[in-house]
Amino acid sequence: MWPPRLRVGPFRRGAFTSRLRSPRLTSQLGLLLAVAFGVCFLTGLLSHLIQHPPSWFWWPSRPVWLYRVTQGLHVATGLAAVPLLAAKLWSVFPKLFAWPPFRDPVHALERLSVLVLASSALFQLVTGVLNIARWYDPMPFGFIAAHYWTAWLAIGSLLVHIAVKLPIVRRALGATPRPTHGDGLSRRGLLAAVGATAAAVTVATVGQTVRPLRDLSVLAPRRPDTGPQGLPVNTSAAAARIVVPVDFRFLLVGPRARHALSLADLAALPQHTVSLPITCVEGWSADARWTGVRVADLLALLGEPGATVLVESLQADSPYRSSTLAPPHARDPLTLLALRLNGEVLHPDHGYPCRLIAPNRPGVLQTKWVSSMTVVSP
Ligand SMILES: Nc1nc2c(c(=O)[nH]1)N[C@H]1C(S)=C(S)[C@@H](COP(=O)(O)O)O[C@H]1N2
Ligand SMILES: [Mo]
Repeated sequence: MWPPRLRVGPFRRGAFTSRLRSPRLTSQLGLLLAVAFGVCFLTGLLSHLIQHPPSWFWWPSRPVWLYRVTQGLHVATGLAAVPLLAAKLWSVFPKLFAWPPFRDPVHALERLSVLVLASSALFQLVTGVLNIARWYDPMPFGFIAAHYWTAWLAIGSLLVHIAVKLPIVRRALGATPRPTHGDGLSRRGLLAAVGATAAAVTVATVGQTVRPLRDLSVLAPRRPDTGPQGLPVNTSAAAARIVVPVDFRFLLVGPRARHALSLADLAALPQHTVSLPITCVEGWSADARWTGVRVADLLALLGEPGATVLVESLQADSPYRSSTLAPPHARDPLTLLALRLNGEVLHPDHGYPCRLIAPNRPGVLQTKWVSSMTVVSP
């Protein structure tokens, strides 16, 4: 069925010579990769649920640092997986050129599932890195939907792959390792180098959320302490084309009451200062001191203490111009309509005249340039 004259180039016998490739190495790398992808998948799914909550989903406002940890893990495990996946693909690369390409329909199916796994895993890592770099030009598709649905493809094909390969992995890891003879790198040396690369990538990026490591954070596109008022900015006021009307009024709308509050009115309400991080889904986070009015106090003005509210922005068209504040966050005394940041009036890029800041909430839901809050369910 497969003409032998096609058996040329990488298809010929003995085309790949490295003595480091072995089922044991592939199994070890696969195990590390499965852990990284597993953590990355679960933390990513969590982040998705928080941002697009189905009716059964409930996300607490405490502990304040929880999302910072889960999203930090999501990005860190994704980045550490880059060298792991590269090494893993290298270790099985000759199989791409195995001859014959498949033996029977079952084998063809297995090869196809590996193709789905390898391409979806690569797609996830590449799009994730592009998103961290905020470089959307190479992605002519919606990043969020593509990254979310491909994650299911990757994890599904990973589970199938593990189930199919488990006997081989068991055998490879159970047997006494065959020493790699000859000069040059040993298998253990290769594993150590791959592990060291993954560790170096982590150390060089995790400082974007782990403060003590921020000076080592040479590969992260964001440092937690750069930007106006000591905080990074994702979208500036100019980029969002924000125009604050001179007679700005913050609208507070409930089913039974409605208030239009000037900045002076807001400043006359009881002010509170809280320390909370902004935790961007892209993996950076930064602590800051916010001062403003408790959202719980605003809801009390409306007589709706247990309400879910829609927070809207002066920004005209952006998927991030509004967010929904569910009761756990709306009620939390740490949740503010902030007017000040680190002791100063909010910088325009941080949301002047007022912005939302709530504990344990993705940065993308911390709406800036807030113009109104509307009760959607009392
Ligand atoms: N209206 C509006 N609010 C927004 C955004 C936006 O694009 N528009 N970006 C969000 C994102 S993705 C993050 S991480 C934080 C960043 O806040 P900062 O610029 O004050 O650091 O604001 C959020 N609030
Ligand atoms: Mo963000």
